[in-house]
Amino acid sequence: MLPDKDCILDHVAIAVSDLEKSIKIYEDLGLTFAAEREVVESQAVTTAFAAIDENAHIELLCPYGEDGPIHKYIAKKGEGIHHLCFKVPDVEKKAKELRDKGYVLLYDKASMGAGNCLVNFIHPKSTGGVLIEISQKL
Ligand code: CMX
Repeated sequence: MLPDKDCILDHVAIAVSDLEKSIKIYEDLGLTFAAEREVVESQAVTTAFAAIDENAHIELLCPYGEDGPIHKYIAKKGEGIHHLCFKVPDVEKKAKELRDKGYVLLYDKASMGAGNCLVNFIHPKSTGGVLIEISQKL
């Protein structure tokens, strides 16, 4: 049992250039992807999710077009681990707590992410280089 249910790992997101090719890698490992592919238009990505256990998932993020943060990330750094996402009960409350502690949040107000979640991000410049998403399931 987890000691602190206020913050649990929801997913590890990986930026990929070829969604089906990357799905095969993780399926070869033994994971099973949901058949659904969700497009998040605000980020110009197609996503695919596979459960790792009862809480955590792998999220593959595949950009389309030349816009959006994931396209920019792959162009600059190549494919690879893009962010960690932690599930919280109240994303606005957690964002305020983090701002009060001096962290830089990407959005003033949480926005809709994949999987019917309200999300915000802690900028990697204030976390030692790791992009961290906080997410509230609606
Ligand atoms: N991890 C670590 N560092 C990162 C990074 C990442 N994923 N993405 C960018 N950076 C670094 C850049 O390399 C850059 O570093 P330097 O200044 O040393 O060159 C710095 O952070 C700034 O990055 P930028 O792209 O130039 O500019 P922004 O400040 O505008 O970027 C950022 C903000 C990183 C939060 C944004 O680009 C981003 O990734 N947003 C979240 C996108 C996302 O994951 N959406 C999820 C969609 C699917 C879903 O809903 O689940």
